[in-house]
Amino acid sequence: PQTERSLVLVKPDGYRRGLTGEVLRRIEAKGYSLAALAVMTPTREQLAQHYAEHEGKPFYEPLVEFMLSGPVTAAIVEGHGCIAGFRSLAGATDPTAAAPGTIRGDLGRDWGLKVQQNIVHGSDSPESAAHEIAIWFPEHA
Ligand code: DAT
Ligand code: MG
Repeated sequence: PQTERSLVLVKPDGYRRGLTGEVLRRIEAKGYSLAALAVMTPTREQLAQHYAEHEGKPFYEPLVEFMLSGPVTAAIVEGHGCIAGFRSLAGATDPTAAAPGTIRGDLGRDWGLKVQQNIVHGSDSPESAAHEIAIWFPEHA
């Protein structure tokens, strides 16, 4: 695989629970590097762009409200194959189904809410990575 960049977010649940360092530790332990890193409070506009593909779905509004509920840590992760590789580290979207050994499987659970609070986001393709890096780190686009 080519050297790639992926946009990773530690979501507000991960931030609140003090899991930012644990997520970054796993990324670095895997051998990927951090090309950019920032704690930030997202705007509604950033989230509308970031989650445009989900607009209109039943979980969209709760998802945006959840993402506005506190700071996130955004990172550009770099390395050969890191887009698929980080998705693999993150595990399945539903933390109840996510395999042990993954971030969501080890650290996440169902909280009985309208949206999955699953600790992390990772880009799912080179195209979405480029789009998302432009949203969160315009200076690195
Ligand atoms: P992923 O974050 O694994 O790429 P996604 O892009 O399909 O998953 O969805 C974005 C986020 O929306 C996901 O991390 C959690 C939430 N979500 C997705 N599907 C959901 C559902 N069926 N019910 C509740 N929340 C959901
Ligand atoms: Mg996604």
